[in-house]
Amino acid sequence: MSEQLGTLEELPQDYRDAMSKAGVAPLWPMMRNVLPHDAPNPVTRPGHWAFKDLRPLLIRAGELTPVEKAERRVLVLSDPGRGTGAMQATSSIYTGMQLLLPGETAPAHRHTPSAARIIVEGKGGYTVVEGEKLPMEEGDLVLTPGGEWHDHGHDGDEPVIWLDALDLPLFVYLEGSYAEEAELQAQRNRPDSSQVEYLAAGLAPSRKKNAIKKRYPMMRFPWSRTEAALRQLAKYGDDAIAEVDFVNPETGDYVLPTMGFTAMMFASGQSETPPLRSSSAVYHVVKGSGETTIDCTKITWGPKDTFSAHVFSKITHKANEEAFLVRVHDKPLQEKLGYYEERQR
Ligand code: GTQ
Repeated sequence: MSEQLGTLEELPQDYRDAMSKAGVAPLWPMMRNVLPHDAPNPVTRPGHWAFKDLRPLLIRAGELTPVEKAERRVLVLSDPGRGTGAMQATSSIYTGMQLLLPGETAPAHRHTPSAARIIVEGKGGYTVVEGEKLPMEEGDLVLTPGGEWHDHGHDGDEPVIWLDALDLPLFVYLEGSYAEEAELQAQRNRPDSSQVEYLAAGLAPSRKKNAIKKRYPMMRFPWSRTEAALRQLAKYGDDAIAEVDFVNPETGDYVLPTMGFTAMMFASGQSETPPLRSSSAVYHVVKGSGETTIDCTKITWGPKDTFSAHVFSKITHKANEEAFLVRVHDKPLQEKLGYYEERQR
């Protein structure tokens, strides 16, 4: 196994010129860039976006830019490894903090990437997905799967803020990202399916022969249930932190094709050192505070903060008080591609 491969410089200039003219390049000088030994070489660096810094900027965006001129009033969380303006927090995950003011609406559109929202602040906001009105309460996970029409509205009287997570970078990379626009949707006059068809875990509407199965049967996961589930697991589980995956209630699969969502609960003072994972992740703090070390970067996080971790990073979390986080990750994508991996430390 050769460590040192041949360089471009050691090739004669006339040969290099002839290759350029023919539209080809030698692989060997570039080989290790794309196939490094043993583990990937990520560009992504750990990011930390404190809510106390983002909130005033968002509120100011509300004064400076009417929603009509923004379509979506969002501040994008840029990966420090790629620099400000990067439309991604990790290689595959885009995250942005969105503001909607009382009475505002964000028009309907549908796009190829899938999105999910974690509600950060405020009451009265909602998203309509294919006619289903999904109320947004703090900590709720609300899905807007790829290809489904969605618009946002706000019936309350304080600003509503949520974190968007999209698999947009993948679709941009694939040259598959685009959107269609439309008018606001008519809303069906009934509660969302988390309040009707999937009110309780383990129960689903009776399966009828030849019934058309919805690919995304449940698009809102109320935080109150997530927190209750975590608390029971923490109480009766082992010493590890309590974690629950958000799953499709009909199939048990991940809720979206490429992005996974895992809620985590730490008791006060509890720490966790997960295995090195091939997945990248963005963590959103629903409640609580603590510290996370990602390779050599120490992040001190508080309520509503967001931070990110690159692939195969060495992570240690420690909560200073009881804490709840939601981890957005690309494990579903990597499992579909057949390379998801965990390495013990
Ligand atoms: O709310 O539909 O942060 O389409 C980026 C793209 C939010 C949205 C984003 C979007 C949306």
